[in-house]
Amino acid sequence: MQNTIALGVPVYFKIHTMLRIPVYNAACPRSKEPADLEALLATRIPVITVGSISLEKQGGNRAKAYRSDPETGLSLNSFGLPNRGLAYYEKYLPAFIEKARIRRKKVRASIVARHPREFAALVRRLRHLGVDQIEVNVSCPNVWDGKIQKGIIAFSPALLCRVVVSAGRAARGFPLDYKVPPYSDPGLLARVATIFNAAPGVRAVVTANTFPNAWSRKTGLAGLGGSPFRAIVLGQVVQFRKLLRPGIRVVAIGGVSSPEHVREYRAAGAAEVQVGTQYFEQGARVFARLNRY
Ligand code: RRO
Repeated sequence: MQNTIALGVPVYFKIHTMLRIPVYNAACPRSKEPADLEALLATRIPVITVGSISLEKQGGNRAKAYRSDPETGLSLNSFGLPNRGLAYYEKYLPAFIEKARIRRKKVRASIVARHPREFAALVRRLRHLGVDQIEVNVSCPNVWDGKIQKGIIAFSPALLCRVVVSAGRAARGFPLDYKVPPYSDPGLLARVATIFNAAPGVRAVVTANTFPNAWSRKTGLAGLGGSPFRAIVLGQVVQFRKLLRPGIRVVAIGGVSSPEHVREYRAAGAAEVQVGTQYFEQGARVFARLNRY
């Protein structure tokens, strides 16, 4: 540490790697039901994610939605956005937010939609409910219209721009987070970073949603996450941290199953870490272990 200061090399970086950063649940089917959310109130996580929430209730793809491999830590999902819809959460959230406040926790709503105007409506209505943070999910890989699979919003810079502008206007200064897919093209990642850098109200970029269209017999085409995904997300974190303006935080999600993984993400530049697969599989108790980093 002394050498670091004496040499004048990134003292900020050294301090950053010593600080505790928030670790909390990712949006997933276990972040939507009251029983699961109440269980999170009893943990020590500082933020509780609720969602992803869409305008209308969605049944999802119950029959064959999830597969995991305990040996490799791989997960595949084709959940299909199951959630109770915004009207339900408008009734449920005010009391839940009160309970979270008493426990000094923030409530974070994750929202998912197809069109810029739908994102704007979700932002407007959730902001009025008093949530602390809003995560705009522009990266769901499992959207189908009958047999036609829909594209992923944040792979299209033009469409992403429209969502950022619409959601940003509806937010009226309330800072927004954006959850993006993994980018294998560094040029596209850089364009996406430029879009966020130019938008005034972006608090954080959440990287990454699951890798689209992996496949297993059980799930069909499905988003891939879990341990094998971690090295890819570390690369995304490093690239986004380099390209985003300093005021935008990088939130990492992908394959966290031990405190060491939190430290790795923090060293790569993440300011927060979310837990998806391990939380989905083990529930709230996973955080007792993961918070020892
Ligand atoms: O519900 C899902 O199928 C789903 C969503 Br909304 C998402 O953002 N990411 C994912 O892997 N699955």
